[in-house]
Amino acid sequence: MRRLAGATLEANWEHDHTVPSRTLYPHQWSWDSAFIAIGWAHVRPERAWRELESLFRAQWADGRVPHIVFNPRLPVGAYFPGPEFWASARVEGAPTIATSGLVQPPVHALAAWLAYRRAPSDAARAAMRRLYPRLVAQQRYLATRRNVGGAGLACVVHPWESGLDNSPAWDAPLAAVPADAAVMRAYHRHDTAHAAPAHRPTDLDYARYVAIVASYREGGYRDEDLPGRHPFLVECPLFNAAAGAAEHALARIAPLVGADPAPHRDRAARITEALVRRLYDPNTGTFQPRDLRTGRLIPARTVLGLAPLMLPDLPTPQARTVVAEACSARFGVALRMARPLPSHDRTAPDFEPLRYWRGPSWMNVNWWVRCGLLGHARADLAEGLARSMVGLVATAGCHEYFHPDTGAGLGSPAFGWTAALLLDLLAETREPAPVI
Ligand code: 2M8
Repeated sequence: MRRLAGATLEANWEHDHTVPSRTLYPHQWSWDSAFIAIGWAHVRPERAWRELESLFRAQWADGRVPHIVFNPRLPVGAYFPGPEFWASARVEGAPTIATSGLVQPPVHALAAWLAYRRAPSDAARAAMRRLYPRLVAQQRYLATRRNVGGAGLACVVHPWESGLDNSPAWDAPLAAVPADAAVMRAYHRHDTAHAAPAHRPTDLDYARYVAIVASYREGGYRDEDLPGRHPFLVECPLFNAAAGAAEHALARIAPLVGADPAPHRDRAARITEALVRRLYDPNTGTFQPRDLRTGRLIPARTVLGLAPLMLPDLPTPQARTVVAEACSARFGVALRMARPLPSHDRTAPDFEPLRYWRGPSWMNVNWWVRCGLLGHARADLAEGLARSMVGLVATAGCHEYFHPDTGAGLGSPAFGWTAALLLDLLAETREPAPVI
C-alpha cells in the first residue's frame, strides 16, 4: 500500500507541486497541498517543503493564500473556472502567477508542523523560517479581514472556501443567491467530462457558484463592507477549527524559528472560545455553521460539526457530545468506527451516498476527526477509524472519495490527499500520538 500511495503522489507531482488529480483538478489546490505535504514528509521530505513553499509564493499582499494556483503551462480550458474567469492579474496585491481569489481551510501550519516533526533537518528548519511569517500573515488575513461577524471567527464567502463545496450545509444560504441554470450555457463545465454528472453539483449549483465569484471579483476581491453587498457569508466550524489548529501548530513552530509562542496560544484559546459560543448548539450537541445573512445556525447536521474535535482545548462537555455524535447512527456505527465517517448524516432525507460531499466518505475529513479523537484520549475509536480508512484504500485504491456503505471508489481514481494521508496513517498506526 505504501508503494501504491508513493506511486500516486509521484504520478501527480508537477515540477514544484502535486496536483490533486491529473484529470479533474490539474492545477495546485491550497488545502490539498497541505494534506499532500504531510504525505510527502514520509517518503521525500524535501517535496513537502517545495509543495508548501510553491503555494505560499502565490500568497497575496493582504495575506490570503489562494485556493487555486494555476499552472501556466496548461491549456486554457483545462479547468473551469480557469484564470480568465478569476482575472487575478487585474487585482493590486495579487501575485504575477494567476490564482483564484478565494481561500480554503488553513491547514498549512499544521501540515508544516507535522512535516517537520516527521523529518526534522537543517533544510526543514530553513524552510520553516521562510514559511513562518507567511503562515502568520495567512492567519492575520483570516482573523482581521474575514472577521465579518465581528465575533473572532473567520467568515467564508463561497462554498468552495469550506472545502466541502457541495455539502447540504450550504443548501439554504446558496438557495438565497439569485441565479439561473441557463447561465451555464455560456460556460463549459470541465468536471462533468471527467466524473459522473450524477455525482457532481448540478448546473443550478454551478450558476450560483459563478454568481458568487462574479460578485466578489467585481468588488476587486475586497473584504470591506461584505455584509452590504455579498450574497454568501457563513461561519464554518471546520474552517475555524482549522484556524484554531493553525495557531496551536504555530505555537509549536515558533520556538524553532526564534519567535514567541504565547501570542499563538492566546489566539488559539480565543478561537476555541468563539467557536463554542457562536457555533455550538447545546440542543444538538454538535457544531453547526452560522449564516451571517440570517444570523441563524444552519440546521443540517453534516460532518463539518465534528471538526472542532481537532482542538486540544475544546472543553470536555463539547468534546463528549461531539464524540457521541460521531458514534451515533448519523455518522458512525455501533462497531467502534468500523466504517469510515460519511460526509453527511446517514439518517437525513437528503443523504446521497454517491454525490460529492453529500454522503460519501473522504480521507481528509476522516483523518481530521481521527486526529481529534487521538487528542481527546479516544485512541480506541481513532484506531477503528484508521483501520477502516486503510481498508477502503486497500479494496478500492486511492480514490477521491468512497461510497460510505459499500466502500466503492468514486471520483478521481488517483487522488493526491488520499495517497498522502494513507502514508501518514500507515506510519502512525503503530504508535499514534496527538498531532498538536
Ligand atoms: C473540490 O473543489 C473544486 C473547487 O475548488 C471543484 O469542485 O472543482 C473540493 O473537493 C475541494 O475540497 C478540493 O480542494 C478540490 C481539489 O481536490 O476539489
